[in-house]
Amino acid sequence: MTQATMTYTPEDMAEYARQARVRILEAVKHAGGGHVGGPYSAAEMLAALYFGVMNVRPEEPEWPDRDRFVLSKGHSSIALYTMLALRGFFPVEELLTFDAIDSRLQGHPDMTVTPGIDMSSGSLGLGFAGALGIALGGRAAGRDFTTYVMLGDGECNEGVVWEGAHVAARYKLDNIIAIIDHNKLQQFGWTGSSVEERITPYTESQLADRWRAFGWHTMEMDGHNIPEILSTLAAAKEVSGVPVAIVAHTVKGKGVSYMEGNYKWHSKVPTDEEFAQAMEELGEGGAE
Ligand SMILES: Cc1ncc(C[n+]2csc(CCOP(=O)(O)OP(=O)(O)O)c2C)c(N)n1
Repeated sequence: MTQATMTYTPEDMAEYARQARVRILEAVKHAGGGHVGGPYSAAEMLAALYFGVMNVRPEEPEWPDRDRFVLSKGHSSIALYTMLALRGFFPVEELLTFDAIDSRLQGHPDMTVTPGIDMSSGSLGLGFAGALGIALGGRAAGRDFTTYVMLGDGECNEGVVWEGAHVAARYKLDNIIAIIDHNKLQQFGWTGSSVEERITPYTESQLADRWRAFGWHTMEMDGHNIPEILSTLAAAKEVSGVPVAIVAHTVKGKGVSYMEGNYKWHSKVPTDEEFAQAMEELGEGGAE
């Protein structure tokens, strides 16, 4: 089966998101480093993309007509690796090589070594620019694929994001769908205008308004609700003549009580006790 569409149910996708959270924490603990909060906020969206939306061939990762995915918030790489492994691009066991020297699964995605990675990323903002290039190139080549790109809300601090947003609207690039993982946290604190604000000026509504102001058709969704993710992405695909931005409302660290909404879990290795509790909360009975 080469098309993800219709093969998996929303319940299957929720289960893959759960399994992804387990594998992510195993890999980070094993590596002794890595990001957790951002990968966890993206889990359902990645499961919906890879098991319900994108037209990909795990056995032929370079298939020219595949839909493309760019994880512009490249520090969440372990979430993407996990979903690619679950989808069959490479063995699930390889996830435990995460961040090891000579591994194909480095801290930030490398398109030159890892099957299924369409764009290298990690320097915030640059993956988005690459995604725009892929979409422009696809249109110039007369190909019918869609490019999906996921950005962080903190990443939207980067000027290149807004230069790119302007260019995409200027070229009426309607074969790209940007998903902004709006978990309201970045590396050190809230992205909004609370007292804990560090950098970004966005309130909840300002982020969507800003994409709208740049000429993008803008939608919002609950980024943990799989039926809503599927219906929003389906509606996004129907839009023509303008690029689409979807602001996904999410929770950083979603799925583990002590991580949810706590920016300290942006990048952190769990202790044995924390790991056991997370596994239990994720339905794995506390065993490593
Ligand atoms: C250009 C650049 N500056 C700084 C960093 C370091 N950095 C990695 S993740 C991060 C915070 C990103 O926050 P957000 O985009 O909201 O991601 P999420 O909360 O989804 O993890 C920062 C500043 C980077 N990778 N690239």
